[in-house]
Amino acid sequence: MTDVVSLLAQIKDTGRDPRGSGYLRPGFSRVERDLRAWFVAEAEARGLDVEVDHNGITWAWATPPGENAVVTGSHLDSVPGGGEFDGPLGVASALAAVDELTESGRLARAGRPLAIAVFPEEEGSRFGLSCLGSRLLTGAVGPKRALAMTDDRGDTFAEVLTRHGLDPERVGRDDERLSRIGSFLELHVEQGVGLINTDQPVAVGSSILGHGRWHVRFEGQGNHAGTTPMARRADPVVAAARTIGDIPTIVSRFDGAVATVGRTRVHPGGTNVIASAMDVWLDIRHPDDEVVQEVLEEIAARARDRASGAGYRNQEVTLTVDQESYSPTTHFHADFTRRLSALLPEAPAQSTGAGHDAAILAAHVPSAMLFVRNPTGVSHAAEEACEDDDARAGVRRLADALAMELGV
Ligand code: HGY
Ligand code: MN
Ligand code: MN
Ligand code: MN
Repeated sequence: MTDVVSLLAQIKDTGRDPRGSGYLRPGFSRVERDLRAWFVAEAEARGLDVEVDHNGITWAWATPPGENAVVTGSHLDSVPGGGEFDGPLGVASALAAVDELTESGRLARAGRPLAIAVFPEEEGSRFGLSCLGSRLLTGAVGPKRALAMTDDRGDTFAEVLTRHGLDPERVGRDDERLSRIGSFLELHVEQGVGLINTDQPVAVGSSILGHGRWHVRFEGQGNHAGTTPMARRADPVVAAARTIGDIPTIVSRFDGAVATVGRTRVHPGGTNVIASAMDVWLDIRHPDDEVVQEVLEEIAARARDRASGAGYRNQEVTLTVDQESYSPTTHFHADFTRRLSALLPEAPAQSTGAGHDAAILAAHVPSAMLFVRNPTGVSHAAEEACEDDDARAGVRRLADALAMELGV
């Protein structure tokens, strides 16, 4: 069958970001649907049995479906301006690993069922909640909250689901499908410099930093840019910008912490309009969940100070902080990870600051990850990379790991 490099080449031109470099593949978009259709076609060409569940997760069974299945997979959506491999490498590698298991005769002897799962909206780039598919499957987010989430155009998740032929009434925790997963293994491109200075193409995932997202809204008084003296303004952009400027100093006091503002929105957004509000989305990560909270509290306190300093007369910029999601620090399944390390003794153990569906599933089923070397160490950007030989090495190790789990 087709090797992993050729598989990825088939989707290389799907969903390029028209605004610049990289890809724009939002969850439940036309592009993600096209990518899903590509996956389904590839799965069916291999004789896999495909189903899309109520939460929009695509399953492809390499054996008859059943209990205690070994499941592998990843996602096909991207962040804005995302790289080629974050998500698709795991999906294409899963298809290629099934080929290896078939061609080597191991699949025919498998003692457990095997499936590939493709999760929708892993990045949360459209509705704000990362790992949406796996959170729905496991009940980590309830249908009520999920269905009411809106994208930038104001469309609710319920409306978007309907457009994709899915029934909003049926969205939510799916114990039947969840209980079929005996173990989950996600292969993913490495998203940092972890493997660059090693001669190893693959690492075994150990843990994921605790991470969360917060929506911070600064509200002031919209006004005319020409007629309002500087001393008479309640400008939320000034308060937000000062706060953002303080973040690196605040974070530097917490060893190992990272915090990012990668998305903002100014309302109503006119060059000659003093804004009435500014939205800032804050991402904070640290191995210790309590430290994440401490960093958040310090940034929020600074934002309150900055907001009160941006006002005029008695009128202040006001502040609201809402948590959009939180994913606690996750250690992958100890036994599963040990088995992987025994199978791949050269592979280093690698912790990551990136979130994954495997971390959501880890709260329910034994889960583990493999990371494939990224020679640039850059991710969530067009410069993300993976050498062909490393991708092929990843597939061989994934196939061997699946075979180990399948008992062959
Ligand atoms: O790590 C993230 O931001 C996402 O879950 N991939
Ligand atoms: Mn990502
Ligand atoms: Mn990813
Ligand atoms: Mn005018």
